[in-house]
Amino acid sequence: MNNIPGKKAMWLDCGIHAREWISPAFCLWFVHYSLSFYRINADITHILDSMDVYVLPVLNPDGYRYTWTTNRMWRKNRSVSPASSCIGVDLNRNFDANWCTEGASPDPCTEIYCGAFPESEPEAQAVADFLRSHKDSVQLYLTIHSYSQLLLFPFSYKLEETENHRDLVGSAQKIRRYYRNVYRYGAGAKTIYLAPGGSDDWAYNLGIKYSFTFELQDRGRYGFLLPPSHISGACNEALLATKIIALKVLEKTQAP
Ligand code: ING
Ligand code: ZN
Repeated sequence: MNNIPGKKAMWLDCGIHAREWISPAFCLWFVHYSLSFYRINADITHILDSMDVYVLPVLNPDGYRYTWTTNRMWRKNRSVSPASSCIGVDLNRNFDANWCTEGASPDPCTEIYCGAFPESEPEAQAVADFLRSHKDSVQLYLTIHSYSQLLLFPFSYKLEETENHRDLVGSAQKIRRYYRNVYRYGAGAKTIYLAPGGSDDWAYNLGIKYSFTFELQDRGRYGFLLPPSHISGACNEALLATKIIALKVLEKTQAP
């Protein structure tokens, strides 16, 4: 439902990294579920009645296409740089959050190339522009990656905790209670590695205090090459997590 003043919103993006195929699959899974179970499942009904839900199913379409045609393990986008014959920017290093410091690289030939300047890439700029112009309504930012089975939140660009760290930990723990599989959780930098320029940190600093990166299945057996038989399990798990976190955000941001 649109045009209700003061209505909340959530953002969901998938496919920022080309080879993480379970991610775009999840965005479609989520949309299909939303359209199929509105008025049937109480949770999704409440979410859709209370929030606008923005879904970007393939943030990195050029890279994604390239993984279908040429190189299944491509990660970055496909932009050409004038300074190098190497192609592609890591879109999850291109956001303006301690951009291109330790954990990213200024070398276009690496997998974690940060780009020529923050938001140099049209994909990152489009997302940042949209969120900047909707930051009064968007209360939840979710971005989907694979693999490792992790529930990550800011910060990834520094080792400090956010001011709402306990709250973010609580959300991750709540999700984990509903899961059969093991998912580790925590602030990105402390849980995996320092990584500046990521979209969740940037969204958090913009003011979206509930900001998460989900790393979906698996834990490394198949890695990026998750077999089709695992799609439903991985997506249903992430769907559950998305509903739990959206409901929590609605609860927390209710006017007193
Ligand atoms: N992992 C993420 C990456 O871009 C990450 C981890 C999360 C970094 C949040 C920065 C912010 O490296 C994968 N698998 O891409
Ligand atoms: Zn990724």
